Amino acid sequence: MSATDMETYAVDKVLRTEYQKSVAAYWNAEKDPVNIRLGEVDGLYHHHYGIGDYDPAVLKGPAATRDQRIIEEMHRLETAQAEVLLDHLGDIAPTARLLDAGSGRGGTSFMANARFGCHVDGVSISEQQVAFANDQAGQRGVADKVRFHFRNMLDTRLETGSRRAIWTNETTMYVDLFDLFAEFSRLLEYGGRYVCITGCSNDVTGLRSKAVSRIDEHYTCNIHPRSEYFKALAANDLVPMEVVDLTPDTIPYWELRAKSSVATGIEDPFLTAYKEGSFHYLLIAADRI
Ligand code: GPP
Ligand code: MG
Repeated sequence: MSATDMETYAVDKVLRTEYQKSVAAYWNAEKDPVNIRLGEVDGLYHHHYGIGDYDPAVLKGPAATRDQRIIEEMHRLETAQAEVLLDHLGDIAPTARLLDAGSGRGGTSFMANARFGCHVDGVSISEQQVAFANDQAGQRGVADKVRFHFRNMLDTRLETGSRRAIWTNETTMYVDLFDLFAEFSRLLEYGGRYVCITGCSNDVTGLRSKAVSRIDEHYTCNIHPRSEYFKALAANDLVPMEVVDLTPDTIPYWELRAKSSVATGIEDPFLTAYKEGSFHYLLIAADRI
C-alpha cells in the first residue's frame, strides 16, 4: 500500500466494532474546557491527569485572575505527569522511532520530540484528534518528525521491530491488554521499552467498586484490574523493570480540579476510588525481550 492509501484506509478497517465506533464518536465530539483551556496555556494539549503538589497560592490572591491561575497550575501538573512518563523511556537517540498509542491531541508526542529530537508516530481512532494533532505539528514546525495517523493501536500497520519505545498515556482502558501488548511486542525492537501510565482497579479489594464503575461509565471505558497488566505483559515478552504507584502524587491534582471552574463531575469518583484504595494510578516500564 502507498503512504496515501495507508492514510485513507477504510474507516471500517480502523473502527472494527460498535464499541470502537462509540469511543471514536466520543473523542471526535470532545471539546471540553478542562482540556482545551489547559492546552491554550502553552499549546500542549493533554488527555491525561496531573501529578505533584499544587501551589496553594493559586487559590488565594486576586479573584479576577483566580480561575486562570488554577487552569495554569492544573496544566503544569499534567505536563509534569508526561515528563515522568518520558523519564522512563531510557536513552532515546534522535534517529529513534517511537509510538504514542492513543495519541489524543498530541501533547506527550510533542514533548518527546522536543526532549529527544526523535521521530514520533501517534495513532488514534479519532479522526478529529488526528487532524488537530497534525495541525499542531505543522504549527510547531515538527511535521517532518511527528506524525499522527488514523489507525487502531491494536493493528497499527507500522513496521515490525521498528520502535525503540512505545507508550500509552491513559489509553489502555479502551482495549484488550493481551491484543494490545501482542501488537507492541511485534513493534518493539529487542531491548525496546514500553511505558504505561494507567488507572487500574485493585485486585486486593475485590471486584470493581462503585466509584470505578462511575469512571468507566463517564468515559465509556473498561478499567482493568492491576493483575491483568502483568499477565498480559508476561504473555508478550514484556518484562517489567519499574512499577511506580503514582496514586499519592495524583490526589492533589484531583483536589485542585474539584475546586476549578472546569470540573466535569468525575472528580468525586476519582478521589473516592483513590482514597478508598479500590483504584491505583500506576506507571509500568517494561523491556521487550
Ligand atoms: C482522559 O483524559 C483519560 C481517559 C479517558 C482515560 C481514563 C483514565 C483513567 C485513569 C481511568 P482527558 O484529559 O481527556 O479527560 P478529562 O476530559 O476528564 O480531563
Ligand atoms: Mg483532561
